[in-house]
Order: sequence, then structure tokens, then C-alpha cells
Amino acid sequence: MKLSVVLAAHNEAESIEAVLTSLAEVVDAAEVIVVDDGSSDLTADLAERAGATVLRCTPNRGKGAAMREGIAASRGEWLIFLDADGQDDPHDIPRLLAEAGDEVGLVNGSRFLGTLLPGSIHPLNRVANQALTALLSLLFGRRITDSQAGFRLIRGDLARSMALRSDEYEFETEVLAKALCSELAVVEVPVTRHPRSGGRTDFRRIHNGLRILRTMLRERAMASLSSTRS
Ligand SMILES: Nc1nc2c(ncn2[C@@H]2O[C@H](COP(=O)(O)OP(=O)(O)O)[C@@H](O)[C@H]2O)c(=O)[nH]1
Ligand SMILES: [Mg+2]
Repeated sequence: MKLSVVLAAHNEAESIEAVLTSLAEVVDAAEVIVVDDGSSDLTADLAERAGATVLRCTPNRGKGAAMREGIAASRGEWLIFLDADGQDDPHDIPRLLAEAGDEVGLVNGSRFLGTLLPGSIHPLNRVANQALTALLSLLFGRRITDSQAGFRLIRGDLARSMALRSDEYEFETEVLAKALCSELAVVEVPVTRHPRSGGRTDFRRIHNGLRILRTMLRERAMASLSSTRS
């Protein structure tokens, strides 16, 4: 299978090399695409030195905008998404790949089915994540355990055909909602979540939480609209 790995990275100079090294030990990807939009540190140079294809975009627009650039540039039959900050463990990738069947569109790496190591999630984010995940499950009629998972395997054609518009952290919700509305299956596998190995998150709880909620409701409304039309 032709595999592309897509990572959004913003000021991740402390972790990017280790993530790419560990990735290369685990999978033989056809391409590794790092999208850096406006880091003020050496993220892009370090990623290039580690052998990744680096897309440099300016100005900084957020994780979703970066991921959309990476997806558009990708050519893989399947795409792996993971964080560049060391929170996701490339050693979990074989577990994701094992689910890549003909009927499957997206394999979600669930931290709640797996292990959240101490310091890997703020208690408030954990509660908010679980509330948003319960709402998404209700809205889309499918029990999901981690709506905000960034660690995923997705069919390349499916990802590239989604008219994605997320600029920030609502990207995860938009991709998951669109996959749930596709004809293909969404499956979940347990993954381990580590604390950040350096740097810090750009996630702003209220601002980004509201964007996630708005995206969830919009995707549900759009799905209902298109099913009444067809
Ligand atoms: N290119 C790019 N990547 C971003 C941006 N914001 C976050 N990321 C990356 O997206 C991934 C997840 O972001 P992070 O802030 O760690 O989210 P958290 O794990 O939910 O706290 C990391 O690899 C970040 O470097 C951004 O504005 N641009
Ligand atoms: Mg992170």
C-alpha cells in the first residue's frame, strides 16, 4: 500500500526530529509531508534534514489550514495524520494499518480506548473532549470514543475529496463528521498519548472549543440537508 504521512508543525523544533526518526523506524512511507506555516524556530529546517518534504506556508493560519495543504499535496493511497510534538507514538501505526480494509474510510486512534499517560491531557480538556464526543456520537448516531483524535489513518481519496474548510483545531471534528457521513466505515483502535516532549500548544480552550462545537453542528446540518435533497 502506498502510504503518505502528513504532519502539521508549528514551532516544534524540540520534537520534530525525534518524531520523524521514530516514524522512519516504524513505517516505510512513500512520502512524509511536514506543513510548517510560519514557525519562528528551526522546525522546517530540521524536518527537511530528517528527510521530510516540507511545505512552508505563510502567514500562520492554524493546524487545519496546514493539514489541508498537506492533504492536497499528498499522493498516498492511505494517509497517516499524527502530531509533530511527540504526543502520538509512531509505534501505534501498525495497529492503525491493520484495520485498513476495503470497506474502511477512517481509522481513529482513540486515546480513551488506549492510554493517556500522566500529563498528556489537561483535566479540563479531557472533560470538554468527552462532552464533545458524546454530542458528536448523538448527532451522528454512532458511538465514537475520541472525537478530537489527531492520530488517524484515512483513505487518501476520501481525504482529498472532502471539501474541508477548517483552519484551526476543528479540523479533527470536520474530518470525522465527513467520514461518518461517507459510505465507508469508521473504526477506532486504542493508542497511547504522551505528554508533549517540548514546546507548547496553540489550543485556546474557549475559542477553539466553540469552533469545534460550531463545526459539529454545521456538519450535522449539512448532512441532513444533503440527505433530504437526495
Ligand atoms: N503548521 C501548523 N501546525 C500547527 C498549528 N497549530 C498546531 N499545529 C500542530 O498541530 C499538532 C497538534 O497541535 P497541539 O497544539 O499540540 O494540539 P493538542 O495536542 O491538542 O494540544 C502539533 O503538531 C502542532 O505543531 C499551526 O498553526 N500551524
Ligand atoms: Mg499536541
